[in-house]
Amino acid sequence: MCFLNLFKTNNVNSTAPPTIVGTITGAEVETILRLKHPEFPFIGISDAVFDLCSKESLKAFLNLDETNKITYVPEKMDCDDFAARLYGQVNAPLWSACPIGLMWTNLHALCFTILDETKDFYYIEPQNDKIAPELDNWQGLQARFMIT
Ligand SMILES: [Ca+2]
Ligand SMILES: [Ca+2]
Repeated sequence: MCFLNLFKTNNVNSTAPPTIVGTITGAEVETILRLKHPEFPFIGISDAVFDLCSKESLKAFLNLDETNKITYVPEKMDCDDFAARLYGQVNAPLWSACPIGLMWTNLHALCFTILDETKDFYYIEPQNDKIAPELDNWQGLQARFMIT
């Protein structure tokens, strides 16, 4: 057995792969984000084309990923850290072509995505794996920046 594997935790190769159902251009992603958040946040689009994955496969990924199981510690391991961790987990082989992003609102940091052939926008809450089309009140309202 390779020692390197002994010390790997949450190995990306053990996660559920995405079910790719189509593609979406970076320009389309930007249009969807600006429609969702027209308050002119900074929007960073990293790629010209992304793969669209299914909502069901993202749920399977989140079920295996352990970001939400990390203990919350004010300032030291709080919303920005959970969001950055999940953003890092998906920006790895298998999932890196899917438009899953990182965003800050006026109150909170979380992730978002565009899913399925229907190109539906969803927020992903890194602390509880919830995938929802709207923000909860405690998650804030206005986006300050969004990057994918
Ligand atoms: Ca999880
Ligand atoms: Ca922090």
